[in-house]
Amino acid sequence: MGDLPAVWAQKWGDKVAVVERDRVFTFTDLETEVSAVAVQLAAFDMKGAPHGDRVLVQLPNTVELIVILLACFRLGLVPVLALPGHRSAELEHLAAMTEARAIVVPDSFRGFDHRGLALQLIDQHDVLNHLIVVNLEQQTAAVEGRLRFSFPAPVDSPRSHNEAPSSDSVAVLLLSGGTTGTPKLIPRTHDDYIYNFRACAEAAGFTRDTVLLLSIPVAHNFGLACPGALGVLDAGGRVVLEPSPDPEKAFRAMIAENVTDAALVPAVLQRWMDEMDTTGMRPPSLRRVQVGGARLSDEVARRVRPGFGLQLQQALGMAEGLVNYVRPDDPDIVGVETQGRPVSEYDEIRIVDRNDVDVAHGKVGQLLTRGPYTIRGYWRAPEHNRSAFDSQGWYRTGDLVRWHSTGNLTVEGRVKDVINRAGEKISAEEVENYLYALPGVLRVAVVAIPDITLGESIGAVIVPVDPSEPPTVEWVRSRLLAAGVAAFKIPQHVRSVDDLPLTKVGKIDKAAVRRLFTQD
Ligand code: J2J
Repeated sequence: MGDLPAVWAQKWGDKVAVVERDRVFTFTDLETEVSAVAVQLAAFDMKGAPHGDRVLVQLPNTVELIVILLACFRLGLVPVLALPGHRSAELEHLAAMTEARAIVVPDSFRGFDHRGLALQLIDQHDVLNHLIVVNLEQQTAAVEGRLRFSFPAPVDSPRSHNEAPSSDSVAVLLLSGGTTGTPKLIPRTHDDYIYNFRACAEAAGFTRDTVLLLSIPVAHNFGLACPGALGVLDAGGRVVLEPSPDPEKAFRAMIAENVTDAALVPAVLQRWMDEMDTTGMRPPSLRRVQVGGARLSDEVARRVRPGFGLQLQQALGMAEGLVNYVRPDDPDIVGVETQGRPVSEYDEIRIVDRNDVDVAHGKVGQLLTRGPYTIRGYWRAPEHNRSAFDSQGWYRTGDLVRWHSTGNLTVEGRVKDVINRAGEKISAEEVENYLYALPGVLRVAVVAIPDITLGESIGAVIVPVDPSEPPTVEWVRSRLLAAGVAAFKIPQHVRSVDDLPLTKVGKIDKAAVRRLFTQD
């Protein structure tokens, strides 16, 4: 993947590659910047290929994010993709687990002092030594070249990274939206990831004329490689980065840049459709929206095509691998009722019941998958891997699906214990662990609650130690924020009860917990 910017520059040269507000980079610029940043990175005492050191990257959608990733790929350093919303709880875990040597953050973003937190992490973790800051706020700080990086002076003698990473080595560690108490990491290799974004770009019909607006995070698999930023660049097209999903801002960016395609989560599509309905206008160049990450309701899906001449392309993907896409030439009804079919002819799919027995065709069951770009294990998680994969290497997705009569897949639900909040996956167990650490909390259960705007929101039922002091939403919020938990993982609904409802075998009855919220 590290060679790609040079290949692209040769093929596409002065064609525009990336636009971020008023900053425009051609493919030649991109290669120049990647080379320059790779030289800077190579000056630190970090190991590149074949077993690269980890670099914790926490950046919003910026040119710098794309450049630092490509520079890491070139040297065989392995970026670990954190989200801008993550705070000390998540970053400490990631730093410890990956033994990252460097961290890349904005100085500050949306009012949060990322540099301050990064310095704290460096203090706490012996192997974490290098801080690279992207100056988003302090425009006057030292800015090298056209990018807003501040690299520290190298402390050790410069090292050279002559060896290029092998194609089967780990290129990037993605965060899983899994079910465990602590997030797991997904190792994607250079060759599997290239295969992934090329197969997705083909399925999505990307060409050199594609101008893709990314309002989803580039730090997510969907925004990065399905087809995302890497897929559109590789096709010779253009990426437009717009950090705000706000319809007004996004529409302005789309009109200014003649955007043809946009990648979105259902919650944002709904806002865009509302805006189009009320204003009666639509960015004229926009011809296709790729929507995935959470189940799009058939009702919203139906609104897309007829009124606006827009094509809807649903995607069911996962950072672990398998991506399904509705194809551009699929009939309308397939675009509305299904979430697509695998992008590779080598993807294998099984739909099974509770006992791992294949269900009858058309019946609902859990989706198991295996294929050329689907992982066979999480990073350094042998115990969890024993349950997440079966003995033949099939990945248990936790998604309930069925074959649609047209040969595509339709998502019917899930068996995994996660909350899907506007496409962001949150493990119920992880939030429960944060709550258990608070004083006065005896027992707790966290569930997904249907939400009109987010799809799902987070509900927590707490048994307090002292029933005369029931915890409130505000108390939980301030305590969890103080504990350094990302704001998007904080419950919006809190109930206190004397006891948690249990099933016959003595487990917490999550369905009954959910009913405590949905009854009223
Ligand atoms: C219902 N659930 C969906 C959909 C994902 C493309 C698109 C999305 C992701 C992604 C991705 C869904 N309807 N259309 O990586 O390349 C839920 C499923 C799935 C989980 C994976 C891509 N599309 N989901 O969302 O790793 O439950 O990847 O297992 O974040 O999102 O989440 P994630």
